[in-house]
Amino acid sequence: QESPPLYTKEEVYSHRSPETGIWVTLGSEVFDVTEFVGLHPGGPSKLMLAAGGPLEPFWALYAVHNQPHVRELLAQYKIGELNPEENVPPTLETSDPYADDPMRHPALKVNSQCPFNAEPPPELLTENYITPNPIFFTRNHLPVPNLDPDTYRLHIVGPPGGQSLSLSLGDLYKFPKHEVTVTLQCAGNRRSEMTRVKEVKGLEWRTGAISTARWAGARLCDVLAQAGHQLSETEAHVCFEGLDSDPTGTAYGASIPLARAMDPEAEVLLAYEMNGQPLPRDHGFPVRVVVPGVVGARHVKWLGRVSVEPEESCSHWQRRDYKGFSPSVDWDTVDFDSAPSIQELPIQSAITEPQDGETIEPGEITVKGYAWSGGGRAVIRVDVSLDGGLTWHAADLDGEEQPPRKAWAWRLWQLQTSVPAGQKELNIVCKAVDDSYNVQPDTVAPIWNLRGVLSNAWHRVHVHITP
Ligand code: HEM
Ligand code: MTE
Ligand code: MO
Repeated sequence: QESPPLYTKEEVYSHRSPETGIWVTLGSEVFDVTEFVGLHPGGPSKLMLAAGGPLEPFWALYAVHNQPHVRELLAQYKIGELNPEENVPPTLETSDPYADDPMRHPALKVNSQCPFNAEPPPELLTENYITPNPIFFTRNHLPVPNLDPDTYRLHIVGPPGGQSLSLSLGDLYKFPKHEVTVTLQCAGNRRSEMTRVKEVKGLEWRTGAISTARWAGARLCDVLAQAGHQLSETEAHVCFEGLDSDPTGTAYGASIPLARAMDPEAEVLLAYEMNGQPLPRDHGFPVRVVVPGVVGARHVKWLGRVSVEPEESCSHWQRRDYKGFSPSVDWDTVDFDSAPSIQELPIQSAITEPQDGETIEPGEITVKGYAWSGGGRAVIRVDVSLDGGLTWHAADLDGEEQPPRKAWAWRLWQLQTSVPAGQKELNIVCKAVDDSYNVQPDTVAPIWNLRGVLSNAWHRVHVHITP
């Protein structure tokens, strides 16, 4: 019997377009699935996410593939094996502060490798109400610390009259365990649309700097109560410090108003679980802050220190970043002290399907997306237009109805409709309304700001229709 042809990972990776052919691997086996892409029951675009690489990370997200008939189907496309000699052991380059960062899911669209910043592609983002941990968007400012759960301590710095606490993970588990589903959004989500109006400083996030998880942990108010905290006139902020730091030893930090921290209904967590698992390293292992309804920047990961202070955190990210300004303010005139730090975020929505520039079939069409508002304000409606905003349809809202003032998680939505006959293109637009009747602005230019934050104009997608 002849031995199968051997291929390197690099050769497999060079086959990821219709022109070159589309190859994937499972275990050590190599498959040419070019002919199958158009037949895939889950759609061509999903299969293409795995083109040129391993199927395992994707099939881990979709258990539907754990069936004999799927394996048999795949077996028909086998063309060879991965070269076993190629497996060089990874070397840890110790001078690189990012060398110890964790492995990431290959579906993530990387905006910056070091520090790691990445978002899930739109076709995966709204597949599930709860975002699977491996594709939850990641926003790191610094290398990921590698913390030992056995020696980890969280320092709660006592107020005058109170006591300081040094809590182990075990100590934290002793507080009542509180669970809450919360959507986290970066202030820079959809920044790339602002860049198109005029250059801004920041990572080019598309629509994916937002994700939803079920978080569990101790409530911050319970922990502060144990520290014997008594409200005083001068203490107004709770400051958080991460255990990630730059070469000068400066740690990531942020703060929230004390009133939010102490309000049990605000459900601020010191979270140690994400979707039933210990926090992944990228998302703050072993403990992070979760502040429902508030901008991602305050959800401090790898939490090392909590203190109650008369002033906001002195961190760069509290005082010199994550603030909004008028479109006419530029880097020569900006006065960061003149604007408040972003806390609650405005109403937001985006289309995840179809995608901008796509060509679709005439007939029935499904438009999908997400909508969310800050501060616990519920999304009450999503309007979708196929003609650039002349006429509107109300989309169906999926996902959980949430208690008033505590709508911490997004709603996914969809609209099933038909494309008017003879139509050559569609200008699809979405806009959401929250329960304070806040709406999204129709264009980007009037909300443009030098840092490209708070980008929440109507989301627009242009698609072609096959004649
Ligand atoms: C469904 C095969 C890659 C996502 C299916 C089914 C088959 C299949 C046979 C139908 C299973 C059933 O209903 O019993 C394959 C093969 C792949 C591949 C051979 C690679 C060569 C992927 C990838 C993704 C994906 C990379 C995601 C990123 C899905 C989804 C469904 C599905 C979401 C469910 C569709 C539905 O019924 O709603 N796939 N798949 N597949 N696949 Fe794949
Ligand atoms: N916490 C620490 N310690 N370091 C960070 O870089 N980034 C913040 C916040 N918490 C950050 C952090 C920002 S700006 C965002 S948007 C969220 O974490 C992102 O959380 P995620 O990576 O779990 O999605
Ligand atoms: Mo962020």
